[in-house]
Amino acid sequence: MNENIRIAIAGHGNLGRGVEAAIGNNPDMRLVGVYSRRAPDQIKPRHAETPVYAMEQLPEDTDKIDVLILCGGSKEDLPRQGPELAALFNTVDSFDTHARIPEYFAEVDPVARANNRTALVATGWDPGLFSLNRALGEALLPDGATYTFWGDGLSQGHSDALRRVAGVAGAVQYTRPAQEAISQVLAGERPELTAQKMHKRECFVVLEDGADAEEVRTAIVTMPHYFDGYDTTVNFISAEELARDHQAMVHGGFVIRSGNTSPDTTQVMEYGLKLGSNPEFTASVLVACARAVHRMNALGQVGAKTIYDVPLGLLSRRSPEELRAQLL
Ligand code: API
Repeated sequence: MNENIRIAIAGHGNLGRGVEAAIGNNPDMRLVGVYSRRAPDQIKPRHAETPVYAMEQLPEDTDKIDVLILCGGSKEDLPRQGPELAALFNTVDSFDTHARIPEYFAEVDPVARANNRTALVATGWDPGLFSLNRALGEALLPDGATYTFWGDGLSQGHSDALRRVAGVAGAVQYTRPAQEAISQVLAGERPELTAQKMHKRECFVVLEDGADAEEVRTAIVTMPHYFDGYDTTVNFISAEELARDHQAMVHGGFVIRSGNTSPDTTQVMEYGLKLGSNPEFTASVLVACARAVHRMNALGQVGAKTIYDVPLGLLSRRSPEELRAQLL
């Protein structure tokens, strides 16, 4: 296909840097700019020739960008940026506070629709690829149960949430799945489990000078949507330990559907990811989704969308003919 899709990045943290890497693997795309809240001269793009701009420049550049990939955090950045920027651009984001996706969608949808923009919200691997597999498992095996296990790994969303707690100077969060539960489910059993029972949350936190450790701990373990209801441990460490021991951003997990097609026949569907870099993989999903968004917008499919609204073939660089001949 002869497309050359012009992509820009809003926010240059781990995810934004991952998007830069992902675009390099997709010859039908071109990175036309990195936009940041930090002063442009403080941003070091992966390729020195990539233009860097202040976020305030975005409204001037609507004609230069086909799809803007929003790389901010779900806790504070996206709820504000998502609706604002969907008025100006086709967007893709990885809003990942599951319980808040419906309200976020409702904020973005009318704005995108009124401006003939397509805004794909809450994509990545979870929400995203795992969401697809939960829906697929349930559709194919209606008599069954679905289990999502995350980890062992470093959750970007939970780490970002920790860093927003008053008194926290730096932090990471590891998600630890209950291994016995994984074996049980893979063996075709259907235990009653909740996400809170299936995972432990382990936090490593650097306090700001003068911060009260007990106050910080309480603010963390009671945080709704992130830690409330989980078995959460909070370890206080030094900035040096954080920099030395906690840089590997591995993650992954499984979506397992265990079901019966007849009373004596059990079927198990398993989808798994082992990720060497959580943000780089999420970024790869966002970039493939940007291709689909560009095409959906050209087809007049405007408004907020989720991964459930994206025809799978639109993610691929291949034409429908090639897909039928080579991958079907
Ligand atoms: C966890 C998952 C990880 C989802 C992946 C992604 C992230 O508890 O580890 O924030 O890293 N919710 N949304």
